[in-house]
Amino acid sequence: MFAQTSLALFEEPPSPEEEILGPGARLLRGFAAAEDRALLDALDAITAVSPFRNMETPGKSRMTVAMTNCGQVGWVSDRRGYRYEAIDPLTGAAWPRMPEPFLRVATQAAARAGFDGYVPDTCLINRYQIGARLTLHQDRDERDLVQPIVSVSLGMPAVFLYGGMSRTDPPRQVPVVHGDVLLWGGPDRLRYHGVLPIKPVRNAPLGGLRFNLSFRQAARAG
Ligand code: MD3
Ligand code: FE
Repeated sequence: MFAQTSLALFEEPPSPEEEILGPGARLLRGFAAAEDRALLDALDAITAVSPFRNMETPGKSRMTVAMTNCGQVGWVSDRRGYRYEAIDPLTGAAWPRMPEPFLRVATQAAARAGFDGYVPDTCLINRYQIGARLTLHQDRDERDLVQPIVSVSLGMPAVFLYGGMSRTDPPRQVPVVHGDVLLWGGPDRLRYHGVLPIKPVRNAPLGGLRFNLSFRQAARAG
């Protein structure tokens, strides 16, 4: 199935902005840059309803990255573990709907990378302050583990850790900036990955914050 969709990769010649990280992993540099205003406005509307919060982990520590979600379900973590839930535990109400600009950017990026017919049902939204980080982990709480995760970076630059299938495989460091889109699907879907602590820079964008939108197909298999 992936082999079939990936044929589209070779139909359009790769542009210099596109980097192949693995058989199912792509970096589309600047792909979302022209849509940044629409994405950030939609983000404000989401967080007015379901605000960013620093979730607890089963290990009882609090994540340095603040999170919220939109879509049919949302990723939550607490002392009981990680899972997707249809109700935001903070508000007791459904998560905000997936806004049109989010869906548009995610599906266009997926199509560009050869994943046609991609319809994410949730977007996990991460907010990083200076020093915030994500340690190496796998994303395996989703129902569908073949469809890609599409990740849109906004604001502060960051260094992605692109690891292997085992936690101890040394990760490759991939710098990402405002507007970059990363995709991971097919055979690369279960790689270990993370984000190094955000470093201060001169002329920091978005007041020194980094946002990451990660689109997933979590509620149902594709
Ligand atoms: C590589 N967030 O929230 S998704 C996360 O920048 C998370 O905040 C990243 O990892 C961030 O879980 C962006 C990056 C990602 C997702 C899935 C992957 C990278 C991946 C699967 C395989 C390999
Ligand atoms: Fe992840």
